[in-house]
Amino acid sequence: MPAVPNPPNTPFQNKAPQTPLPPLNHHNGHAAAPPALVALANGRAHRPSPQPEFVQQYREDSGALREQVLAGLRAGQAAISPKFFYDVLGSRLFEAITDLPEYYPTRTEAAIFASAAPAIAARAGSGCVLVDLGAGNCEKAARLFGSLRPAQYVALDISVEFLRATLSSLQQQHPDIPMLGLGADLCAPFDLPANVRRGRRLFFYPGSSIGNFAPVEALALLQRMRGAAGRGDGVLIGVDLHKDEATLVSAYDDALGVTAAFNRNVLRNVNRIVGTDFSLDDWRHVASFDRAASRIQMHLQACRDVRVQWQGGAREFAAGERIHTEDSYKYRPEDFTLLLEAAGFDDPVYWTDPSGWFAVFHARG
Ligand code: AVJ
Repeated sequence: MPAVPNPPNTPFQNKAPQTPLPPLNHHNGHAAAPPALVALANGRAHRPSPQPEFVQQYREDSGALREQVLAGLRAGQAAISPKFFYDVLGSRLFEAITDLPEYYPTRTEAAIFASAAPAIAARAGSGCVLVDLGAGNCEKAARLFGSLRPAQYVALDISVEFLRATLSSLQQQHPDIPMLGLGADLCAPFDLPANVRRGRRLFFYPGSSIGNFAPVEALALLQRMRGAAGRGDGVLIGVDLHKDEATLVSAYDDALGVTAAFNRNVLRNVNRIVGTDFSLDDWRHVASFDRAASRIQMHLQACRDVRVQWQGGAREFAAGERIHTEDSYKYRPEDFTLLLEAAGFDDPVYWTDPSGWFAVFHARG
């Protein structure tokens, strides 16, 4: 396994808290001063602290999710969609993955954003409505606030609940940027509510999340973005690039076994959602590179003959049989450029790192 050089890392930094003046309303025997006076005396205007807005759009109900998982488990080639990775523990395991030395995409993309920020701002224009389609912990977008100066920050996640805490604390750090948390499904047609401001929009889809879609599905997603974008709007998308197999495979099969834990955790989540009785020690993590399709594939492989049961059904797996859990497509820059053009975007450009491992694309609507 070749050594994996680390591109410069730019850790997310919370704004340093300002040293507070001693409060004037400590217990000194006098009645406490009214908050507005205290704020004034402490050198702050008394404004209520701004709060983000939250909107939850249509969400698949638990019955539909259960049926989806069961259909995947009954299929000849059994499969579980990668969206089931991200329960609370799964999201934490993914964050841990992004710190692994083998998992280069997150820090490589961060280095590109850091060095290309002025160029990105010059093309995308400052003062846009920043629509973050892969919000997660909102870190990546927050690092661009300084150069993009967005007129509004809209963070999308499948569940608005995942956004509440993060967006509320981000709002405290950036009181002048109006923020909206939007619970919405990227796989459904884009239907941005009226709370999303008019004006130039920048659709931001970082982290190579687009790699989970097969190229035809990625094209459909880009077309939906294009449909939601008007003249002057743009997209900013992080894309993992094709590279040598050893580097790719080790990024998805790390020495510490965090990716293995992330993959196997999907079975705990499925047990919870569907009431299956998967036993985690029956399954091992497998990551492989499918060169013909230019994708990393993740599977769970049965270590022995296994019978999995649920209310109303069961499935037998022979030792060695696999459940497909994820595809992660790796593009060549020219191919992703073609995809953007096929979706109807104009004037695509990209920035990359010195090794050409990752790319950030910008294109116009
Ligand atoms: C979140 C889809 C970008 O494909 O690299 C990381 C997920 N899976 N390690 C990726 C993932 C295993 C990740 N994406």
